[in-house]
Amino acid sequence: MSLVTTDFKDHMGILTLNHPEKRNALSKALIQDLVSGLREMKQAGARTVILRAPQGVQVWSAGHDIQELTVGGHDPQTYADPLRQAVRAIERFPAPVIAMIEGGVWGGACEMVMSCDLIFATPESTFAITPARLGVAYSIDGTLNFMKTVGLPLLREMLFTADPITAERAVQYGLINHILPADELERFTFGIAGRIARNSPLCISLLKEELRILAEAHPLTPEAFERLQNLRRALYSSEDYQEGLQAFFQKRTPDFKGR
Ligand code: LCV
Repeated sequence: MSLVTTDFKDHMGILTLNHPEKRNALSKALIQDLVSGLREMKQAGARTVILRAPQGVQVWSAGHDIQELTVGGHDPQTYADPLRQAVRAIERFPAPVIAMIEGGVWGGACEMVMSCDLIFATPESTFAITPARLGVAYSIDGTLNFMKTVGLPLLREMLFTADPITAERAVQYGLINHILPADELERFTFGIAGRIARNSPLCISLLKEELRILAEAHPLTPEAFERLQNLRRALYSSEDYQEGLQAFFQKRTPDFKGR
């Protein structure tokens, strides 16, 4: 059974995350279905795609599948990591992807949502960036993606505390576009999607790609990149990284020693 269901009507694609038992954790399998759903929507000629979870969920997505994070000195978040594949697929999709959010958005799912072009959420939705809770070396690309949307003061707070922020704060700081009551979210989202679908798809596709390329125009020196790689390697080879994962599996609070 697919972990992401697809639907297509009136030039609009709808992708629904559908693995409630694992709180829509972004496993390899789920991401594979998501990426192939996007491919299907592209072939169908979608002029916009709505990415959602089933109505009424408490957790939109619990983020990276923690069971699939690598241990033993390997970088857990490489270029080939499923989350990176999902982010690239959304960013390079030739039409706007709209995230429609109800419930908690955790860790990697928060980055995935931020890579969408527009984000509409209910007041009860929350957003958390969690590497510090797990002791994970967060991907460099992921950090840069957040810096494109979130100002540094809020980003530092989210990264250092790993606490969820409310939809109200998220809209106030420009992380998301609109907050709608749960019973209006769908109508509002489909209304905007319909308006986008009636505009020039070629023009919108060009604008999306232009924004992506311009937002990425920040060259990094090889020395700076290698320094970041060194720092990341130290973290994912640490006892604390093992402790963060063990604590999650054992359903307890981690006891980080700083080594
Ligand atoms: C695998 C899971 C997960 C999960 N993976 O339900 O950005 S980074 O660097 O942090 C990156 C590495 C990342 O994204 O990491 C993941 C960040 N996510 C989190 O820290 C959230 C972890 N999950 C939770 O705190 C809770 O599950 C929430 C609050 C989301 C939902 O709580 P709830 O009581 O509704 P359970 O905890 O009972 O979860 C139901 C099942 O889903 C699994 C979890 O282990 C449980 O499995 P079992 O039924 O086999 O016990 N699950 C939840 N999240 N990220 N598996």
